[in-house]
Amino acid sequence: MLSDPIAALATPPGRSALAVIRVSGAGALEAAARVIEGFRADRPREALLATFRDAAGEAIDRGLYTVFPGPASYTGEDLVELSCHGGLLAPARILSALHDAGARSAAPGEFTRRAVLNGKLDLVQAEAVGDLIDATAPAQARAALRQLDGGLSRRLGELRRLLVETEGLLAYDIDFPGEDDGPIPAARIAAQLAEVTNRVERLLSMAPSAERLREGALLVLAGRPNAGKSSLFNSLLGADRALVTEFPGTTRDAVEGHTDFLGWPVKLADTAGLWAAANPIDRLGIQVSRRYLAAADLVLLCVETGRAPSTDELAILAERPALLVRTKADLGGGTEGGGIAVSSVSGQGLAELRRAIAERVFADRMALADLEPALGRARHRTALARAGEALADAHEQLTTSADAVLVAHHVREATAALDELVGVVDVEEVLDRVFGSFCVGK
Ligand SMILES: Nc1nc2c(ncn2[C@@H]2O[C@H](COP(=O)(O)OP(=O)(O)OP(=O)(O)O)[C@@H](O)[C@H]2O)c(=O)[nH]1
Ligand SMILES: [Mg+2]
Repeated sequence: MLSDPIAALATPPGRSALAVIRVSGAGALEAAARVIEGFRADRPREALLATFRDAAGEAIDRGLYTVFPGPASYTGEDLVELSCHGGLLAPARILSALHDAGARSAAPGEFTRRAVLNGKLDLVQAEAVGDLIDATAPAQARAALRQLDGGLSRRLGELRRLLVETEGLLAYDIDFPGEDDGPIPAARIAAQLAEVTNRVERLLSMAPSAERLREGALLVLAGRPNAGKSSLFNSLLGADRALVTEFPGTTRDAVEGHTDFLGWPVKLADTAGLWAAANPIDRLGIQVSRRYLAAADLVLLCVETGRAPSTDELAILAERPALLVRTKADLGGGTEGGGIAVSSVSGQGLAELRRAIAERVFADRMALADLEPALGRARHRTALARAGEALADAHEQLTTSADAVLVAHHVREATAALDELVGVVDVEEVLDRVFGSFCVGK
């Protein structure tokens, strides 16, 4: 395992009051000692004031440094954090002094990767570090923090324990088939398999809303031309992002915007109005609208007040996850056919609409009060689905052949899928995928 000293900026580059630089690895203390005047490794976890100097001995900056001797550090290795003045020059010069002193530049996510390899974090916790950094809505940050705390890891650990226990029962059956007590009753193994399968299915059933939480729910504004979609899009975002005119067919390309409703992350997409267009450009826009409709977590079907929804519009409401929104409520038209009445002019109904959307899209997350750990990534879902399939195979073997060796084989497959998920097995390829998207100082 590589543990050569690495160094990187842990804060964003650019103009700032402070910047933090990390050095980690075997030899990190020596490298730091060459840059930090009067370096002391004997006062760990204490912020000490010092002058930082380059290889020629010229003073670069004066700042604080903290020594975290391994294994009680973020990476599990010897680690030093230097906090210096921000801006472009001082941090860059300190980094280059550290390079001269023997520390190479860290690759993206390399600090966290080492934390995983040294058993400080498991893989799903490491991903939570990334999620916490990328969170834009409070609910996302809460979920990431819970995952970092180990909520999901514990849940997966319990599953794994049950699987290993089942394997144990099967092994007993294989090793001592002729025991006086007789083999372990198949019913007991079947019950245990059913229990694990239940838990896997429960976690899988919550995956879509967890992924929605991580990525933001896709809300697609759809409806006839001039229904007020773009106006509503702008009002919900609180910014004039899409063009609004009194001419039908204003929007052609879909426009996306991110925001959160009551702390829950959403991606809004404004689309071209749906109608039987003759113009080829309009028709292309409508094709885009249809693709968005198909991908939406929730369609916000905009129908003006004072006009009852048409058959086509009723069909969208029936066939898709959709919410009926009655636009232009300030004009005083009725809301025959129901829906939430809103006005982009007066602001009427917008708060109610935001709440209704958040409750509809994140209902199960809210019901759990965020307490359930979430499988927020496609990687989690595929690994767990594989465990589920292996368990189904194990069950099938048990009921058809009752051959303990074959059943045990499938149970082990399920365990292996969980191991890959939390990173128990050192699968370099999985690590590359997970850490490829990290920032350099993490
Ligand atoms: N009185 C009133 N007028 C509105 C409201 N929302 C939109 N309008 C008007 O309705 C017209 C169409 O609005 P848009 O938001 O462009 O409608 P759209 O659905 O995006 O239209 P297309 O992009 O052409 O499909 C504009 O003249 C808006 O000023 C509203 O809440 N109240
Ligand atoms: Mg529009």
